[in-house]
Amino acid sequence: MRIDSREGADARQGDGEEMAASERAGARQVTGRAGFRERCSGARQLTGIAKWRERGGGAVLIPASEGAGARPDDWWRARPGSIVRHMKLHGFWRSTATWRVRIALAYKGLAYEYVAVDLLTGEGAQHSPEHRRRNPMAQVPVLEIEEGLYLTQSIAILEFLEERWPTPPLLPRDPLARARVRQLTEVINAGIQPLQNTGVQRHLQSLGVDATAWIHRFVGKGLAALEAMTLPVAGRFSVGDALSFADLALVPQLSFARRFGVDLTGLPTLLRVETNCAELDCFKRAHAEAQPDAPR
Ligand SMILES: N[C@@H](CCC(=O)N[C@@H](CS)C(=O)NCC(=O)O)C(=O)O
Repeated sequence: MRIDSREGADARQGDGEEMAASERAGARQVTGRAGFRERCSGARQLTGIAKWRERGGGAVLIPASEGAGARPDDWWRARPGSIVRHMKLHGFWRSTATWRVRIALAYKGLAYEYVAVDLLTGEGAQHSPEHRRRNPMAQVPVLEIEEGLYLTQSIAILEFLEERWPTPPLLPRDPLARARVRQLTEVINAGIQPLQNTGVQRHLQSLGVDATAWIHRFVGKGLAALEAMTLPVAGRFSVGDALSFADLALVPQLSFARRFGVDLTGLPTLLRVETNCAELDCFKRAHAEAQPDAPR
């Protein structure tokens, strides 16, 4: 099977055996822009993770984005032994770390299969033996580069995508600007997100701690620091006028903060950058609400 990254091209070509195998595995194949539009418009009447599971779960092919420069095919041409010729992203619709990776994939024009991991129902599918084999941290995202070859940690995934498919870029060329991007990204990745994730919230609740108050304190404090650090370096985006990892981390983080009612009024720079990002197609495609496992 080959995924074609050309806009408007039929995103799926392949021999019947592979197709049958992926269908046996419960994969629902959506091809080209028509399929994407159909999912985004809600025309399929998806009602979230329950329906998703009812349908047998499985993977959805996300076609490459319009006008993007990267071509995923080269990787697999260099690896003739590979069985799967496109990447799979194991993730969850509103997971902020998954969301970062989705934006990068969309921006770079890389087609991939999206495999939903339901973090919320029961214990959460992230704790299943199957998922722990992919990621012993029992978290998403996991990028399956080829069958059984797993990469975890969203920032490591972004670095991999950037190095493997550098065009269009998500890091500036100037060393100091690159470091600034990584600095802002790590404020979120290391300084905010680990304090808010699902496992932490569940544990706080089990200890009788008010998880929402906890989130207000740590997310509020982190975002205030991020505003102060972004203000002197921001242009249209977090660092100057070029999109970067910092923006990919910021947008999902602000969405999380809003969901928990964190006060965002003192963050004009971050909100301005968020508005500028929202205009880009890659952010529209990667938005939590546009994902196949999101509630409709
Ligand atoms: N540093 C990791 C964080 C991953 C992470 O915390 N993922 C969350 C969703 S955003 C998760 O899987 N949570 C499940 C849990 O905590 O049980 C990354 O950037 O990939």
